[in-house]
Amino acid sequence: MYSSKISFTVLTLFPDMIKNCMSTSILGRAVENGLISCEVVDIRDFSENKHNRVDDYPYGGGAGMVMEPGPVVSACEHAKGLHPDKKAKVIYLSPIGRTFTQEIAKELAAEESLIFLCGHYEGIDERALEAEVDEYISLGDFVLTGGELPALAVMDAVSRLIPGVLNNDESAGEESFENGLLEYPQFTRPEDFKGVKVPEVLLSGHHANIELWRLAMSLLRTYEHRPDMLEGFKLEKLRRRALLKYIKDSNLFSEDEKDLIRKILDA
Ligand code: 4FL
Repeated sequence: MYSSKISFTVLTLFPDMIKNCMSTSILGRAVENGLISCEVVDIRDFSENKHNRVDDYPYGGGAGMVMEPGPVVSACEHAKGLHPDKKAKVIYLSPIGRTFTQEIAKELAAEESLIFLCGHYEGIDERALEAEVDEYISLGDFVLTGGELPALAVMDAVSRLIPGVLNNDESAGEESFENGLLEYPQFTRPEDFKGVKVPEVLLSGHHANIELWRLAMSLLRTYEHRPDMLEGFKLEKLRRRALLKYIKDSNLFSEDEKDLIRKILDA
């Protein structure tokens, strides 16, 4: 299962970006509590020239600069030395990687240590990547100015799975993707906000009905926003029966919504 603590090392040209995020809010508290640690290695400290330069023009021409292999490899080897077990995976954040998912977050949360390599400019000399990187991860099909924000996103998703990082009020598991559906809508006080009322079932204290309403809302939202997630979706027989009975008598759904739910459940 998930590691009881995890140690991250981030190799970057912009240490402040990482330090700021990792010392803020829930992640900051987790660092203070010793559940996660985050070492930041400034790749510039491994520059091989007196101007602290770490990039150069691309062979073959073209726009932008490429990060030199020397400083990246030295920084990686230094980072590996910081992890006593010496088997920390090196992850490079790049659009060429496999797209990050909750499944990958779970996989990574089983590791004791991870090293994130953040590229800048037009990227890193291929020979350094070849020598040091174990895994390529992408956040999606878009280009950023560097790998720091994706590294932080991955560390955030992994950290919240480590036991104790979230408290009961923040707990992991109920939200989107954990049951293969998108999250149901949430409400808090006031009961009436500018004339828009909280759905009455949520005030009823009837926990079975609340659960069924939430399930119905999750199904409708998933159908609307992420129909691909419903591919192969199946509800356990008893829950399916209970849900169909619940929506039949409910006045919280339009006839169209009821038909849609029936259609989703038959598919
Ligand atoms: C990394 C974009 C991962 C999306 C520029 C440097 C990137 C990225 N996922 N863009 N790294």
